[in-house]
Amino acid sequence: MVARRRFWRGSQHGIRWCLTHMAVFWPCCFHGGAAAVQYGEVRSRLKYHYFWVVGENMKHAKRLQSLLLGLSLTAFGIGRWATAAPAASTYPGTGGPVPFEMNLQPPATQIAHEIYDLHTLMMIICLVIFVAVFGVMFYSIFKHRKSLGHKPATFHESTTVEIAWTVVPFLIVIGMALPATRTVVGMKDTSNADITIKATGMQWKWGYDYLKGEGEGISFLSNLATPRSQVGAPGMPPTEKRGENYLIEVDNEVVVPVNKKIRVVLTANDVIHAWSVPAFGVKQDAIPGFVRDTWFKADHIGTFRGNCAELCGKEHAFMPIVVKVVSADDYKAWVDVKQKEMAALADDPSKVWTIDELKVKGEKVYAANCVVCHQATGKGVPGAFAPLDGSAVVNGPKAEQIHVLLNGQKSGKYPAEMPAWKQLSDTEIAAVITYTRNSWSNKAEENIVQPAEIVAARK
Ligand code: HEC
Ligand SMILES: [Cu+2]
Repeated sequence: MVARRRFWRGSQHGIRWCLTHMAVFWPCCFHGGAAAVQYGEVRSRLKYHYFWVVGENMKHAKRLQSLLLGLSLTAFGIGRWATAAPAASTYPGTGGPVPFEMNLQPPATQIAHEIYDLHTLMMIICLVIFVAVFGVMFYSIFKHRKSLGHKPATFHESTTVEIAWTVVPFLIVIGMALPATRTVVGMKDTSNADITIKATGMQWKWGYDYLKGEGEGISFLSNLATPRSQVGAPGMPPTEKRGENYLIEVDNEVVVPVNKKIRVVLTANDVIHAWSVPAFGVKQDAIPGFVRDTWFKADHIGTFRGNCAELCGKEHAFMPIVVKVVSADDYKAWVDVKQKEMAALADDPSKVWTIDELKVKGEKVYAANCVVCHQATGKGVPGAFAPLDGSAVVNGPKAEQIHVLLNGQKSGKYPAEMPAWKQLSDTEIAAVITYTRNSWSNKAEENIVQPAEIVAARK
């Protein structure tokens, strides 16, 4: 009876211990604090991705490493985390995940830096509390064990202890929330962006539209570039060796200039997706019918990789995000090329043009594509490139010239051949043909070709 009561008292004592320890410890279990929660989420969501890329064992290695990182930082002096590391001149990472990476990806933006430092700070706080609580606990258990003759204390309420275990965790939480709040507020501040890009999540690709700033009007789709032969299927091993950027490579990358604030406006077409690039510390859900935004300002030139981070269906692992950060000049050049591509695509092939409109446009197309061989005079180069001035093809039925432009020509009369021009738009081909039929001494009977005829001839 006495023994049982003593046991009961003892275990009550133990429960107290547990409660105390939990009260102090629980806020630290949420070691992310308010801000790092976001980043912690990035990591946990990326687990799915790691499953494909690196394998499940990653998780454990990562945890262990975080612990070791905390330990070593504590050993080196806690003061270090307080000062955010200055941005390195060269980016120390690959811009994406690497096998057996033990920590968060090296940060490439100010926000990512702050998240990184917060994460480290929270880990250290956790570790200190962990060591202190368990230290006192095990010390007490061993030093005051029953076999040494110790009896459990019999006090019931203790106001001092109750106040202490309320106030201390509260102060710890406040201490963590303060720095975290600053970062969260910074994350949400999408004002004064240099460039605004809309990203649309779709099953299972991303669409990008440059809405504002340099590059306005550019839009494209970004698809997974990894071939299916590297992926395999359930019960079917891949037939090709997996590449370095397996499942984190795309055909059309988002290109942005370095050191410019990029606002990303997000929405989705079908289900919820999430746009996440860990090195930027960016992750935002893309929700159908809603518009959300986030931002980043990359400190480094390089290619940064992320994933859709919201389970969005069977190909969720197959819609990566690749952001290429380039210099201002390279960005300008890219915008130039893209805008030309866009302009070519913008031509409506069903539009009916006047002969003069076609001639004006055709002259430009001729100058850009044909002059090198056929010369501005249309006389070509004797023995090398056929003359168009006076050519039977150019002055004859138009169907034949359309055929030459779409398929090329190799008669054997010239050492070189006429390349096919089917990569030009329908309007460009129609215009250049019309131009050649009405230029120099040419006065073709069929003197005008409309884009719709090229559309028909392509089939
Ligand atoms: C790389 C040099 C080159 C370029 C660039 C080139 N051509 Fe040609 N083109 C040729 C050669 C060579 C021939 C003669 C091929 C043959 O008959 O074997 C030819 C033939 C032609 C012919 C048929 C002429 C005839 O009488 O047989 C037409 C029409 C023509 N080119 C139009 C164009 C147009 C329009 C462009 C610009 C969009 C263009 N070519 C660009 C090399 C070129
Ligand atoms: Cu998705």
